[in-house]
Amino acid sequence: MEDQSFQTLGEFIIDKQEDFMYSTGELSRLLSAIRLASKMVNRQVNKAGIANIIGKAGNDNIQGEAQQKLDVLANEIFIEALSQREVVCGIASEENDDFMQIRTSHNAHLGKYVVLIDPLDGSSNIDVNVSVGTIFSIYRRVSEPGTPVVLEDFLQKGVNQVAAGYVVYGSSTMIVFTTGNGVNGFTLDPSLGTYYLSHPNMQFPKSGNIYSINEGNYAKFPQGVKKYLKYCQQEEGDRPYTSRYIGSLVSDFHRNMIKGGIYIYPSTSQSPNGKLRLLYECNPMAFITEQAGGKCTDGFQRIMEIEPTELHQRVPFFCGSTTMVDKAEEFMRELE
Ligand code: AHM
Ligand code: MG
Repeated sequence: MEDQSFQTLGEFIIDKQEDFMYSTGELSRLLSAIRLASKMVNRQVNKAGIANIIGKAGNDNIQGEAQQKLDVLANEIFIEALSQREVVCGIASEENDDFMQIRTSHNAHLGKYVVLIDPLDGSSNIDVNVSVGTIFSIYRRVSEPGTPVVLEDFLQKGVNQVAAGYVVYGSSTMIVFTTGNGVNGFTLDPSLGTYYLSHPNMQFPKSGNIYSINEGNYAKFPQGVKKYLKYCQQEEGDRPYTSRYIGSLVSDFHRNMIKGGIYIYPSTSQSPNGKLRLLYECNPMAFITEQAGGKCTDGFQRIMEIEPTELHQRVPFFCGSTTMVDKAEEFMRELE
């Protein structure tokens, strides 16, 4: 018999419940909803080529990007799953202009958590069979329980996150998450439909030799980023580094966390705040990064300490192995 972990995600969630003081099992129910929704999305992603669900849905989202059919489907699946367990009072999604109220039965607003989600990140990669992902971030509401959720419940700093994670629909499907006690990864056994603990206590190597950035935008990068890229390419010591860019944040991040590397989506002359969204892309990745011993900043400041001002806010993003992010920041400061 092969070596196989027998700890399932379901068991892990129950075992860890007592890590939370006064835990009532609500966060466990929420994580279970995400687990279920991810399996349903996985099923759709896997059959995308034969099920007439490839391609554009015909609408643009709030960011003016064409929504793919699977974007819409994944959004519906996650919202439906999260709404049913009576623990969530509000959801904000990349695919919806505004946040949504989630009422528990009896029309109440009793859920204690809000969820911010990018249901299918990197979805422009679906048509060509490249890995895509889901990213999620969970907070306790700050407004009075029992009342409708308000924008302030969602505009919280990353340091307030209760849990965060991602699913990568790749050559195998994995869910990786943190509740503030390290990072654990679970791989889906598709024949059983069960996630098993495959990557306990994931750690970013302190340094690495991979840099991931869309170099096509080079001319529009800040001077600090240009100089850092030249540094990565220089022949000296363990350099030049290897360049790897999938264009699917979850996959680029996942590889870098395992092998050691840096991911950068900087500001550009056209987009001074970069491309990635603070609340449902950068903050959850930052929480995982820090829990795995890595570093995540906007080039100057810790991502998780940025005070959010709007739901779909964008922010420059430097993320990965600590010594690599430190070095990139050095160039940013020097050439500010
Ligand atoms: P999306 O949320 O619209 O899918 O965009 C986010 C994606 C990330 O997954 C990826 O890292 C980045 O956009 C790639 O952008 P670019 O094509 O500009 O390099
Ligand atoms: Mg996205």
